[in-house]
Amino acid sequence: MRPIGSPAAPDLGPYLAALAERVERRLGERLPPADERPAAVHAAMRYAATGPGKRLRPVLTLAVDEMLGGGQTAAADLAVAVELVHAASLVLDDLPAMDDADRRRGRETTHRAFGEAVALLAAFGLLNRAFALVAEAGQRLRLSRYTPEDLVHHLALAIGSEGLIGGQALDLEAVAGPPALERLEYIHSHKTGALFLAAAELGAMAADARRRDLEAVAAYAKNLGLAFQITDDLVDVLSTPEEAGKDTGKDAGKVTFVGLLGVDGARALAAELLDFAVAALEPLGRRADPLRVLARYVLGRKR
Ligand code: GRG
Repeated sequence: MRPIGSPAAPDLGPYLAALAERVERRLGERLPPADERPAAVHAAMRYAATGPGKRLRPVLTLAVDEMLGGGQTAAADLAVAVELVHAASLVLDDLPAMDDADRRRGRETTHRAFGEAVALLAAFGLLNRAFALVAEAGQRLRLSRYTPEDLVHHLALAIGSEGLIGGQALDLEAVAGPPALERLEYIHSHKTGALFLAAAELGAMAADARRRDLEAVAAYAKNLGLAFQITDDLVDVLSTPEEAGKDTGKDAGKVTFVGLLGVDGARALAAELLDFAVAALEPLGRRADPLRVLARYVLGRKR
């Protein structure tokens, strides 16, 4: 049960909200108990992963899985794994060496609450737990087109130095001269887009998707992920910390889509990308409606 006034629980409509609830329950079950040794690390892992986030990436995994006729229980563990990777990335991103943030999800960042050393160990604990879950789920899923190794390999590539880590690395680099849109797109399609893409593709793989369905879902998720980051830049300048549930104004001095295109230009680009995302769903017909709802939510979000 979420505390009243929690910054999470986005307005996703009843179907996606039910998927978010499923993720929530499974998250709690798939993490080590907070009092099991090493208790500080396990408590920090739970704090980071079960805090009131929106759960959009694991919801995407489950929505894609169900849309393509999956529905095996192990798919929920893939969704949890995606959320654990996301939580680990937030812990690391908030550290003093990176964004140096004090607040996340309406409360203290993990290193503020537990100290930097424990926060680092918790992030690595979450990442390793995620890979263990993907490997276990891969063995339980009955699939003909994908092996457990395919799932693990897929996630590893998505979040490595040519994916999530690559985007973050370039984001941290100071570059002289005028910012280039191409560079910004690289940063965000990797730093944020890669995990949205992996979330959707893991959902499709859990449903044993045919190649053309996987490709449609991937095209949707790539555009959704980049649009999500643009709306994150908008949240940083337009929302209060209370609305956002985290520090805002953190992008001042950084190259962002809002800095480059202005608020209206960034919003127009996000809308255009979301149109592309929705267009990619055309071959999937009405069963892709939940993904259309998710795209609409991203455009209007305040946090
Ligand atoms: C964990 C492999 C690994 C690498 C870490 C630090 C780092 C490398 C990457 C940072 C990636 C990052 C934090 C990108 C920002 C993505 C983003 C827009 C986060 C906010 O997502 P929301 O709004 O957050 O979905 P909630 O709290 O709702 O889950």
